[in-house]
Amino acid sequence: MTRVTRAGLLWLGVAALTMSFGQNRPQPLIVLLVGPPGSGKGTQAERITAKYEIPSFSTGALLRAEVKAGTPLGQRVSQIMAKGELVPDEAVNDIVRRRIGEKDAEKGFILDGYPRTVSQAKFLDALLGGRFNVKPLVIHLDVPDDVVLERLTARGRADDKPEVIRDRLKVYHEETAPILEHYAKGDYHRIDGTKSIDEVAAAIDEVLSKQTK
Ligand code: B4P
Repeated sequence: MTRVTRAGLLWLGVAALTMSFGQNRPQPLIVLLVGPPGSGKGTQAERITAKYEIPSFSTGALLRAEVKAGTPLGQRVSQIMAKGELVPDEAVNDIVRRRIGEKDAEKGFILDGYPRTVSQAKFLDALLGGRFNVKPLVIHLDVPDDVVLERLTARGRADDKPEVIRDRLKVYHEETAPILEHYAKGDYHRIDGTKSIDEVAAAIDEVLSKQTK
């Protein structure tokens, strides 16, 4: 056997090994939880994190932490959030870009409450395409307005006053609901969010377990 052929065989072996490792490497699991305020995004994100061992990033929680710490961003957004309006896309996009760029997000993550506008969805598409090369799995927690009002009034967070909840719902229907159309042709799953917490968790689990097999 000539030296050239041996070198060729060696190259082929390395290439085959590399390809087989590439095929066996599990794809990162990227889950988007979309739904109106109080649909249970935060509640279900905790369950998914516990079972699938991927971190969950809530833009609402990250923004509330900025407000609590009194950072320049927190000061800028506190009134917006108190009124139930959406924080400007650039600010939220930047938070998400930084957060999912960290090491713990490499194997996947849940985004709870992001994207909330079509512009955020397009930004995320570009971000995921570049870094992860994978399409997200979209879980839409569908809950009608009257159930949302009842749940959030009972929760009683600072932005859970009935008039603010009505504004948040208006914003959801106008700004966020259009993203469902954006994802309709992707890996989109509508789940009845009016069921009990355990039933909703089981329905989500049925979707996710198929993806991770
Ligand atoms: P979020 O923090 O996302 O708040 P949310 O939509 O009210 O919460 P969620 O759906 O997670 O409800 P939860 O599980 O807690 O946003 C707050 C604000 O931040 C926004 O208004 C906006 O200003 C800003 N913001 C966040 N993201 C943004 C973005 N991307 N762009 C711009 N601005 C952004 O459940 C609620 C209650 O229901 C709980 O008490 C829970 O126990 C109960 N519950 C849950 N599931 C239930 C079930 N199945 N049955 C009965 N009760 C249930």
